[in-house]
Amino acid sequence: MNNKRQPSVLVIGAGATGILAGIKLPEAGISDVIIIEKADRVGGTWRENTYPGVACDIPSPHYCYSFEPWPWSSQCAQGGEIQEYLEHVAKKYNLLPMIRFGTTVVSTVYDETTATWTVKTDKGDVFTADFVIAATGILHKPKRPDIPGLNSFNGEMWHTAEWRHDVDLKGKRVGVIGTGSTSHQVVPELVKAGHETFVFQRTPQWVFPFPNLSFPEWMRNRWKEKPERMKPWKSLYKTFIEQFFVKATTGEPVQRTLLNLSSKAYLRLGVRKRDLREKLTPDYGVGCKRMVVNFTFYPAIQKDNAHLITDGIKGIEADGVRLVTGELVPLDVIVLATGFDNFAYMRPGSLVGRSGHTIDDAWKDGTYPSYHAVLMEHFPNYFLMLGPGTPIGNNSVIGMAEEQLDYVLRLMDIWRDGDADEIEPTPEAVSAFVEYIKAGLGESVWTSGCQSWYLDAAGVPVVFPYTWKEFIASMAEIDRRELTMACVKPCQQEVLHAV
Ligand code: N01
Repeated sequence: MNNKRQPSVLVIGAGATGILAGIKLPEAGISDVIIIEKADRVGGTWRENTYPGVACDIPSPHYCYSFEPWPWSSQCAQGGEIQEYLEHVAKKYNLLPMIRFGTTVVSTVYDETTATWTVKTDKGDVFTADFVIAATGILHKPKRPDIPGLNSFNGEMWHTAEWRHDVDLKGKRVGVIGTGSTSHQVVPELVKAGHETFVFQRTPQWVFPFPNLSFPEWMRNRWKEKPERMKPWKSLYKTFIEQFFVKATTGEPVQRTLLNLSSKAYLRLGVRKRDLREKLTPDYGVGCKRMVVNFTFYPAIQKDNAHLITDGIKGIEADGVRLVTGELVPLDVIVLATGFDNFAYMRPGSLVGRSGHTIDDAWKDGTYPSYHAVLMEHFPNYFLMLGPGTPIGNNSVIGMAEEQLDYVLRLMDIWRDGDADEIEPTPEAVSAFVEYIKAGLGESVWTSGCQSWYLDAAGVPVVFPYTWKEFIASMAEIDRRELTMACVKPCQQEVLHAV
């Protein structure tokens, strides 16, 4: 008989990491689980982002749950197929009854007298939970640029994450502001559709050439027959990413040289006109910003209906974009490919922990301290998925979330075994983790001089700067000396023995 205590767990978000929590918590014997989801479907990023060309730039056999392979149609699946996959998994594991759709968490407040969280929603629901898991994702809050006159544009304007499928772009002059990973996916589709496309580039990006090969039908049929046949493919791509990308960015000279060579050679060979090539050449190290993984942008930007504009934007006016040179670029539509508020996580909902500490107090001055990217000081029993310090970057966030959730379940076991009601990192442990991250940055490419959403306000990257193996090893053991563990209700053994 399972004599562990039964916690109530509230999960915020039913994207890839929330779905994972919804599967793994019951498998670990935790049955009191509620997932709050703001939309009316699961899927997170892959539900929200429907822009033309939306696709994963991580190989799909690796960008899926280890326990749930899928016969992917191409090496890097389109967003729609990933959404279908996530909906399939949610149904297969019977998660839908535990999800409150169309509900947004507005506040999460800790009560230290009962060691519970009170979670309020925009529907007026009030939930009490022993644990909260913020499975909100990192980049979910679209960022609008602070360009003067943004609201004075007379045409249609939208962010890539809020694509307006109701607007017919035929015959329209379309401006795209930004040249990150999203822009590299959407611009080729706009150009291919024949629209006059004006791309406003503030900073060029290094591109790693990776053609999106389709998997043949016979191969997919074999995977459908026996999903375990996918395993070697998953291992192949996982190894490639870990041994190449991760090592190149964290400091291995051979991999870094290869990454450098491949991106520079691709730019040299992929863009024929010298002046265009010069405009597309970054002045910072390869890999400093998150690598764009793409094979369609360079061909597209060389087409006659594509126009790369590198003069700065002075402002937006009723008829288009005014450049610092004084020239007006007339436009009918402006697409903001300007990224997301980095590290929004549970915000804009409010989070209030022990002694009235808010998340804005904890993450002040644009810094994001955490403990193993999962816990935060002053927020007992509150777990982040993909929190600051996760090895985000060119790797599978689903794989990372699996490792983190395993760690979270082991932390919950402290509570379930009756050893504590509150689990919180000590201030020293948080500082040590932050220092551990900083110590690894000297070797990484992220400090080689660029602006990116990885960086905090002090220019310190908030990513795990070591290898995948070290990421897993860092969470292998729970060091109780680094945790403040307290009992506020009778969490001691007698409760267990009474069961
Ligand atoms: O956003 P970004 P993104 N004036 O922040 C520019 C993930 N992703 O949506 O570089 C002019 O990278 C800004 O310029 P600069 C992935 O993790 C994953 O493209 O700051 N320009 C930049 O060019 C990715 O890293 C997949 O100078 C302005 C662009 O807007 C993350 O999402 C696919 C500006 C923003 O680039 C974000 O990518 C796609 C201004 N005022 C994306 N403000 C997968 O397949 C901003 N910019 C997994």
